[in-house]
Amino acid sequence: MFCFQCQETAQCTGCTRVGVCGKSATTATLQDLLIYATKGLCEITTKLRQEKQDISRKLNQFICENLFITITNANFDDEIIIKRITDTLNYKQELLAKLQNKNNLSPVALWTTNDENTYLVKGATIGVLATENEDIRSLRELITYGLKGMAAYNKHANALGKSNDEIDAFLQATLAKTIDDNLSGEELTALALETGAFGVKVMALLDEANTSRYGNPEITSVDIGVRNNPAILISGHDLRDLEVLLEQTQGTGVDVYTHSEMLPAHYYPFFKKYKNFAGNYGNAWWKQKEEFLSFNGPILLTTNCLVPPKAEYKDRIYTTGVVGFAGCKHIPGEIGETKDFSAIIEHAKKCPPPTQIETGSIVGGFAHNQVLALADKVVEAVKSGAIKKFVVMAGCDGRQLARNYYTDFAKALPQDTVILTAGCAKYKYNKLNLGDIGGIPRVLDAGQCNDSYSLALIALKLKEVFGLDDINELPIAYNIAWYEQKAVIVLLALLYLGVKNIKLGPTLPAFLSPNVAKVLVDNFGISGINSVEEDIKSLI
Ligand code: FSO
Ligand code: SF4
Repeated sequence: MFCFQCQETAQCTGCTRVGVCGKSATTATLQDLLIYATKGLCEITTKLRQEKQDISRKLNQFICENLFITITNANFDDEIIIKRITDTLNYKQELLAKLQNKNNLSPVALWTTNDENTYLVKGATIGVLATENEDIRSLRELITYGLKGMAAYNKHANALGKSNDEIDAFLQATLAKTIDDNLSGEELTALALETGAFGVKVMALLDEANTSRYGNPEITSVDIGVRNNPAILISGHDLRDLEVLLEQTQGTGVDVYTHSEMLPAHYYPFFKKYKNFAGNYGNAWWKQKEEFLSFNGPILLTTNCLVPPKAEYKDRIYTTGVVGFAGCKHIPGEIGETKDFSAIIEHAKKCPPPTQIETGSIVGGFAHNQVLALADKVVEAVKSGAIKKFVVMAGCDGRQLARNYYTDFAKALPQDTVILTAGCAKYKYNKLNLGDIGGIPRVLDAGQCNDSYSLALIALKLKEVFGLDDINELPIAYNIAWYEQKAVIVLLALLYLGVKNIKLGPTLPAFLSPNVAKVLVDNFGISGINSVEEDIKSLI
């Protein structure tokens, strides 16, 4: 195996025997093959589009799910991945028969087999390292990971009935370009930036999907203590799953708590009507080993980030959507179907209430609509000098000790600065009680990682209000933490919007070759983090 798609990759170079995430070499190889087969499928769908043939919505969704399944910590279940490879090959055969011009198809598009026993042998020959030129490999992987993030956000929008043919067509055409040996480094670099443009589009689509169904996030205080009822913990990013779970738990005596990236659900007006929607339990994804244990009740994982579960609570883990782990119960349901959560609800009834690990509350809900409603106050605070600088600290949290940098950085920021956050990175400083500036909290949480889109909208609005030509003239610094591939699409989106001098940590991606990293440094001023003191000095 060779995998270097996430920030925690071994020695910051690549996982080669087993993933730091717990992914086995077999699972990694099968995931490589799933991506390979999906790239071939996308070459065919792209050619069909050129022939003006229709690609079904179901197939677009299938492709996104294939990508989403291979995101870090989403799916560890070999049986599921093998079935997806087989389904992908079947789709390819079906579509090849429809394709009129079969000239110039790549070996990837044409590859097929009827023998699942050969998947591992084939998979071992087509992984990341099969691209020998390290710069081309770097760019191909940068684009592929960005597309994985895009696919995840697209899937969430699809689950709420929103889709955009242009996004699906771009995603598939671009994925196919990552197997095109005729593309130069310059062309792939341009493609990476174009991927960022579509990153903005997909986040806008998801924002519209979320807000049109659930309302605009608003300032909300979320309880972090516990009640005395049996309960279900829901983690991941899928708001539609949360909605269905809340509906089905009404009148059952079972409470529902959010974990990690599901916290921002509390900010949406829609979910406030559910009396059993009790609060947020715990912290970012990587703390789940302790927090799932003390929660006592069953846990529903709707997306990544699942850590291979400990035996003590494995029987309480339920997966759904793209998530999978052998031996954990999976709740089925395609997009458009209403899932049946009765098994997890019945399970919860037999469990003791959660053990309290924290008390109090945290405040969030500062997505674009809410912040723009406060625009006068914010602009006034900037003009008067009460707020000197905003620092965007969006992204992901993770288990590496080096990430304590973000807590220290937040604590060391001068009192006249405000943190704008989104994603699970927030857990490094959202319980620090950093105070407020004239009623504006010093940590403004917009929501999930995809709500980084809100932060970009806020920046664009401020640029307009202050009559500036360039987003980089605003008093906003960017100190972003990344972990998995959704952060890659967020980063590419920020670059597309023209944001310069982003600090990216806790380490730069291993998949950036020295030359590709140099392009990002020279053109965008991207840099890694240093000590807190040095970074406060350079950013503030
Ligand atoms: Fe965190 Fe995990 Fe949202 Fe990621 S929960 S690390 S960028 O999946 O997706 O922020
Ligand atoms: Fe390693 Fe990350 Fe890949 Fe897991 S996802 S195998 S930790 S690089």
